[in-house]
Amino acid sequence: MADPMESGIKYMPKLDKEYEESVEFLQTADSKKLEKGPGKTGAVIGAVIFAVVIGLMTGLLVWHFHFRKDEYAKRIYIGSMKIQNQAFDNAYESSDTREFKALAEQVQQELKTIYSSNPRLKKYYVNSTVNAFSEGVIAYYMSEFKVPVGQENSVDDAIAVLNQQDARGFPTKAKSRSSLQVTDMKTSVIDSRMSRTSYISETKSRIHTKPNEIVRIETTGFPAKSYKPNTFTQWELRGDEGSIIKLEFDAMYLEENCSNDFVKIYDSLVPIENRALEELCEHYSPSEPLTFYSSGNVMLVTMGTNDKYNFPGFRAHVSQVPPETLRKSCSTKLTGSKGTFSTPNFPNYYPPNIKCDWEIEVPSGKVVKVTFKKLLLAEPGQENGKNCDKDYVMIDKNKKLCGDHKDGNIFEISKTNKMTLEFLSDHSYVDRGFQAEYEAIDPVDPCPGKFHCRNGLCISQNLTCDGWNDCGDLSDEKNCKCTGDSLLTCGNGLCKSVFWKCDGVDDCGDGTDERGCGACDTGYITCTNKKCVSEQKQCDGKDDCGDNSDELNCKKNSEVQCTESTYKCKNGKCIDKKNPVCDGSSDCEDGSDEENCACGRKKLRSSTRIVGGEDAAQGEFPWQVSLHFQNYGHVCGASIISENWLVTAAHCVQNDGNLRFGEPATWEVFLGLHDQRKIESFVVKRKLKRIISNPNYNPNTFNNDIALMELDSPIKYSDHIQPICLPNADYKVPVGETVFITGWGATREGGPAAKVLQKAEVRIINHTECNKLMSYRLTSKMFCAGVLKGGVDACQGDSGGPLNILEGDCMLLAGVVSWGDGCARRNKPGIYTTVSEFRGWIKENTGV
Ligand SMILES: *[C@@H]1O[C@H](CO)[C@@H](O)[C@H](O)[C@H]1NC(C)=O
Ligand SMILES: *[C@@H]1O[C@H](CO)[C@@H](O)[C@H](O)[C@H]1NC(C)=O
Ligand SMILES: *[C@@H]1O[C@H](CO)[C@@H](O)[C@H](O)[C@H]1NC(C)=O
Ligand SMILES: *[C@@H]1O[C@H](CO)[C@@H](O)[C@H](O)[C@H]1NC(C)=O
Ligand SMILES: [Ca+2]
Ligand SMILES: [Ca+2]
Ligand SMILES: [Ca+2]
Repeated sequence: MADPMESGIKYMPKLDKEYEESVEFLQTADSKKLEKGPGKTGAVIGAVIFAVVIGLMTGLLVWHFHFRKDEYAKRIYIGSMKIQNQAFDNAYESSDTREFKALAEQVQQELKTIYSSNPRLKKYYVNSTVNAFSEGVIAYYMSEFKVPVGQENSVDDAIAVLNQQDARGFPTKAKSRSSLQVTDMKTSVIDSRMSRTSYISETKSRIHTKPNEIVRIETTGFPAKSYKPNTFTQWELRGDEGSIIKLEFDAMYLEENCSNDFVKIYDSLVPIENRALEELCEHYSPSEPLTFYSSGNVMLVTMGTNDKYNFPGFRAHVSQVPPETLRKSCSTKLTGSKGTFSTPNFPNYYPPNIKCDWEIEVPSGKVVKVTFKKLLLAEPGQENGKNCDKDYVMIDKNKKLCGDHKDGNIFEISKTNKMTLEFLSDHSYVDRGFQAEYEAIDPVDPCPGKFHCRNGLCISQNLTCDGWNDCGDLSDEKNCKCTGDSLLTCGNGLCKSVFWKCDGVDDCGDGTDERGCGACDTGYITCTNKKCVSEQKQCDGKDDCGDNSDELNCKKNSEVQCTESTYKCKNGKCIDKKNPVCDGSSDCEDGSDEENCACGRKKLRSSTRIVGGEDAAQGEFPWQVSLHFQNYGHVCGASIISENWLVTAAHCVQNDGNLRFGEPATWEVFLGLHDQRKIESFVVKRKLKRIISNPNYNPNTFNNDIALMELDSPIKYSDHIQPICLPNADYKVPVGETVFITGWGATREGGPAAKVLQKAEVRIINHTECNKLMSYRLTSKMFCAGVLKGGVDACQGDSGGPLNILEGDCMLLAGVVSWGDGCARRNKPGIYTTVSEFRGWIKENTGV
């Protein structure tokens, strides 16, 4: 079966011409005004102005008397309330029944009475419609008000006051007349995108799932056709009494901008803001966890679209499940000296309105340490992780945690051998939750055999005084004697890896690693404070020097005389900027520097919030290729540069005795691959037609370590397969820049490889300094980069794979993993082939 997502490109819409026309109209009006000067025409103008003024005044008066009332705006509020003295009747599920209508009438009466208790609300109230009832009995309604423009907020406030009164019910004088006992009233103004006047179709489907039944909901025509413009659709989902609703998305492909097209999910039957669970738009990877649960037996999915940019839409599966499914792991007693626990449904969304308690008890004499591997408890109102009032986890009834933490370094230690954790989610907005590990530790020696960081972390002893901040609070790097060639001593007593000497980044914190670096190399400017900063960073709007001297005297890329070092735009004019091509800012007058930039961009939204550690997200590096040799499996990496061509390292394709690495037929290449164990439907396998190893490749020195591979047939780009951009011939690899290398960690020599594509953050090392480190074995066609953090033994690079540099909005293939340690180990620099040195050669051989 073809993957529906693969054909995504064809949904790319074109902007229409409408707006250009209106702009032109304004321009002509303007220019006419300018042409007219004082003179003979003055009298004529005077008459015209007089006529216009009269006309305007008349218009104003007419408007004042006839249209003044239009200054009222319709304001729709959506709400729910609990009716205590009524039992649910199945007839209430359909709005056509007599029972429904009778109860609805009562609710409308009740609402009228409630609103009448406030003079402002009474004045502007129009009427209410009851949309639905659910078990409880809960009534869902919509109330319309006609509010003078400018008064909206005061009406919202009056409504909010009603929400506060709910707990005690509404002991209004109407109580005797009305037979309803109402509590839990929640009303709020409708999401303005749902009351757009541009909707040409508004539809609602009602679905009541049966036990063990899975119902599919999807946008019309999914996935073959894109969704319709200007529509508002609602799916009312119900389960039997006592059940909860499970909603599982397996495809979500909307336009990027949620203000235009959106899907919003509610823990209610009507779109009440304080029951909203999540809003979705954009394009999600199929592996993204997107399963939601309701708190009761109802849920609402809404979708609104506007006139432009229509995409395939979504598909989801709805079922009802017993609430116990989720509570199994919630609220348990945990014993023993080690274990794990997590929020319900992790790594998918936890349900709203749930409370879990974990009581941990470890052997007496020990204390409990809980480490949160990931903690994702963010929602509108508590994004910063500080005001944890909505969804949070509370430790020992006194410390609350919330917000986004995916680094796995959050932990808590108890004073006794017991710890309690309470997880609470409120009525609205849900997130992925957390996964935690607990262990029994010795309170006297919490880190047996290890170094105890000031912040409580335990790290290996030999990670102290090694120049790397392993604790996170630098406590492993304090009071050190820096020994060995690989460390430099900072003026403030810290030790730092010699990698970071003279790279323009102040690693010591007191600038000592950047002292004595002399004049800056070509391609670099000397800041007033003597730092060297890449020329490319000059006038880029960011203070890279630290004293802003790189941002002084900046002319906007003005036209200059064309020379060898300038860039020539399509219109023949030249600009003075090093790498203007595809850097996201339009430098040429005619914008030609940003044309054909369909490279170096990922297509899938990848929530790196969820992907942990050094794993790449699916679709994050869609140009990464896995090269499989005969029956050896993955041995080298490569990068896609066009529909037909890949770039890899020359040393990957040299024959080695019986192993014919240089033969195209011995290779199989996998494009779009993420996990070596899973060949998913979007993965494309190809054979090779040709391998062109750089003729100057020297196997002894690894100089010119670059090769090209031609595919046996062109590939079609998709969300998972995209080309990376190539740097210009004059591109200078920016020393001190933080970039990514990617791969499955295999070397040609074999060795353990990762299953899921890995990424590592590395920083470009000063060429002169690296050359010293590498006993002067570097040539001008190589450069070095060292890992910034990450696993001590992790191997995240691949021979032949890309060194990815973000330039503007696009990733650039600045280097090819060559030798040294492609595995990106600390204290071992990796050596990369400088791709810009081979730009001409690539063009000659591939036309790219
Ligand atoms: C509420 O008022 C509007 C406008 O006056 C009207 O169109 C609508 O039918 C009324 N709805 C009900 C339920 O009375
Ligand atoms: C999204 O669309 C709205 C209006 O349609 C616009 O005002 C807004 O700037 C857009 N946002 C982005 C990030 O493009
Ligand atoms: C730390 O020491 C242990 C044991 O001495 C050794 O196995 C390990 O490789 C060392 N790690 C590093 C980063 O040097
Ligand atoms: C690299 O280091 C040398 C000193 O070893 C220094 O002269 C040079 O300016 C540095 N280059 C950059 C780009 O910082
Ligand atoms: Ca919440
Ligand atoms: Ca350290
Ligand atoms: Ca430095």
